Amino acid sequence: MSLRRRTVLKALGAAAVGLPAIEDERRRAVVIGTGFGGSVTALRLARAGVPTLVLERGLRWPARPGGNTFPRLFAPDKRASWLAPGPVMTGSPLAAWAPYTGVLERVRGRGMDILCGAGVGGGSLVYHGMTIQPSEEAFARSMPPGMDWTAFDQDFYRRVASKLRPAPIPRDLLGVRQYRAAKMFHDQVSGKGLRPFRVPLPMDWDVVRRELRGELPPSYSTGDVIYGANNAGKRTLDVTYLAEAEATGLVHVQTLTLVRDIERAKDGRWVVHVDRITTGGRVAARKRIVTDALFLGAGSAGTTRLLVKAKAKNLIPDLPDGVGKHWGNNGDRIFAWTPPGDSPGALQGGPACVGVREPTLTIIHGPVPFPLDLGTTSLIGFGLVEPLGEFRYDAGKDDAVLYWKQEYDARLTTAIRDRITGIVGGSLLIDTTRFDTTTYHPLGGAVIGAVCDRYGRVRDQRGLYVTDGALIPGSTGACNPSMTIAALAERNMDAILPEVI
Ligand code: FAE
Repeated sequence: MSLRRRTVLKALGAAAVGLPAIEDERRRAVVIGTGFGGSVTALRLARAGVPTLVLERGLRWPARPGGNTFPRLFAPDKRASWLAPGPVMTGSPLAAWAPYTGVLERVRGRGMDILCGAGVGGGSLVYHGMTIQPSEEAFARSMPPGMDWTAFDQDFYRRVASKLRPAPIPRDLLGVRQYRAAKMFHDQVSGKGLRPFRVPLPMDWDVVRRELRGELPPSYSTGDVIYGANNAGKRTLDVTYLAEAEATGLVHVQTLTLVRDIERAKDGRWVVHVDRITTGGRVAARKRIVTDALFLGAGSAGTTRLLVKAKAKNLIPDLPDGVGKHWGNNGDRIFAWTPPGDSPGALQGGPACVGVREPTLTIIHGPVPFPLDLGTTSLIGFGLVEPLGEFRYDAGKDDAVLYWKQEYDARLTTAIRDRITGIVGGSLLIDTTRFDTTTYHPLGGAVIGAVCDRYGRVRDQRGLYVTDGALIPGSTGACNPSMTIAALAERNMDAILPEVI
């Protein structure tokens, strides 16, 4: 590929006001973000022979057995947070540090905050790894019109599964002390005559066995995975899709590259305005990258913010009115569960590995890695939520801010609570999301139908594509979203590739 580099600007003018000079660069295809959508897209472009630049704001986090790649929940350090002066995860002890390009971002909104991954691999770095395909009914009720369930079921979900190779916890591990909390929920469900299921996780369970034998320091077996899981063993995107894409030699992932704005040039090409940043967040260089094909994979919050800004500042004229709208929290709700009598114990083994499913509701046990035995664990419910949230531009911040009201999912919360009570009746249940209104599962903001066509092409904007959770209006079928986001990206790239090659 011919890479035309011209260092222009205004070098003099920029130097005069103390800003780094802006460089211009020309690329055939650019993907923003290395999460599920971005990674699938990068691999598909590579396989089609398209040289691709992938822009990622965060760092690489290479995990290895016995390594200390990620910080611990109860001993957090600067690696825990994306450019924040302390922990952003509720439950972490108070601490302070100089901001660093850590693994977890808290996007503060009005009425709801979003937690999302930052780094090569996106959300897969910090996720538990629950890799779940929704039921046909929940899929039909939550996904945009025009999605062919049979094709997802027979083809797209299978493609994702073939890469991530999800596997449930081996039955014998459910019998060990560390997995007592999961086993308690399992037995509670069975005791009600329901069928518990073991959650598919992209895990090498031998790593857990090695932890249990004392050959590796504990990470999974104490449920301490929320800032990333040490010891490797989780098939994150950096070691699956992205590793394969980079091995072709056609995909280059550029880290510490924060996209500030996207713009349509007069000739119809796409201009990506980026800051090359230091690990402390200082802008070291500015660049404009010009491309014919721009794929937005910065996640629901990242992609939506870029599009809302572009619309508000008229950087991209004629963006659809639906930009920023139809956002939801995947209908998830976290309850603290304190069973009467028996205690689930301290340092509960993970990742989350046992649940129960109904056509439009999933409940999964979430291990709590507290070092003390508080007699408590957690249950996460997923239902179908109305996508009533919206990102709006705030000129003062030059950013888009999420607006959400508790009443949007109040009825669903009651339904989830009632169902959990039906299963664990007599226990103390506390709706923790009510006090800590956050979601790990942002979805929507540039959805199919309102902003994009059926395959993620932004309407009337040739060469601009959305490829991540922003495409999906609020829910991925009453279960965790990563599997569906990746499957949708696989499907969309089938349609888009012929016009990019
Ligand atoms: P995502 O994976 O968030 O990737 C976006 C990427 O874009 C990231 O790498 C960002 O660093 C990068 N980025 C963002 N803004 C910019 C910018 N301006 N410039 C350059 N780069 C940028 O998007 N889901 C499950 O299915 N199962 C689970 O067990 C699960 N557990 C979770 C646990 C936690 C603590 C969290 C936070 C999330 C969890 N999720 C889980 C949600 C899952 O991570 C999420 O749905 C997907 O990662 C979303 O995929 P996207 O491709 O949309």
